[in-house]
Amino acid sequence: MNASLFDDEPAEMPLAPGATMLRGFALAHSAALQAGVAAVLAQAPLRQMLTPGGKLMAVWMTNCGPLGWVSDRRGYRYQAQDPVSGRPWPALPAAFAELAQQAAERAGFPRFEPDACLINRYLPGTRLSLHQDRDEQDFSQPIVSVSLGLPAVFLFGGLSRGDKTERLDLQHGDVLVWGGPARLRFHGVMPLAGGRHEELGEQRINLTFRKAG
Ligand code: MD3
Ligand code: FE
Repeated sequence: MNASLFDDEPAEMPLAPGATMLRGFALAHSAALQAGVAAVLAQAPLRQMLTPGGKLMAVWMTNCGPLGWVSDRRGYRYQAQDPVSGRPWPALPAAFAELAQQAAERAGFPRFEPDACLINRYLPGTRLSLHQDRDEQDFSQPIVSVSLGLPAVFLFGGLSRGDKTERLDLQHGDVLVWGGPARLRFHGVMPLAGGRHEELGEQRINLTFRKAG
């Protein structure tokens, strides 16, 4: 179904083959998403993980859903248990699963069923260096990302690390879907500028939904 003049849903914007921006798509669900984040953090607090090289990652992370992404000296992987508590990750809040599925469908990926949601927190100055997401089993499945709080400048490159990068402003409520030929593009986040978001304060939260297993 295409957007019409009478829809109140925002239109989808193609960014590149396989990549779609859904500007403001999460705004209508902002309160439910923030409540979901708070519920997850109460069970599985944000933490700085170690890179395989032994350095603390700048971004604070946790997970919900059947699988969670973890990094430590042994490498990057998905696992069912939170290494801090030894318990399963908290369940995906219903509002998360629904939003991710609807966004993927809007971008042309019906039947997306994420089994992992990584929650990233950026404080002013935090950056995420250029990388690919390749720890998942099936690269035909898209990735859906939801931005909340302070705005960020997102970098997206090509399929090789040295390819030219483009910049994209990400605002509170924006949703990105990366699939098909965009799925393995390099990407990162520029250092977060200071500021204060009226609902989330001095931080940016990103939710990344994946079918990992
Ligand atoms: C493009 N997170 O957690 S989300 C990550 O804002 C990650 O926290 C960033 O990259 C963040 O791995 C970016 C947007 C995103 C996510 C996955 C992608 C863009 C992508 C996979 C392929 C291409
Ligand atoms: Fe990534």
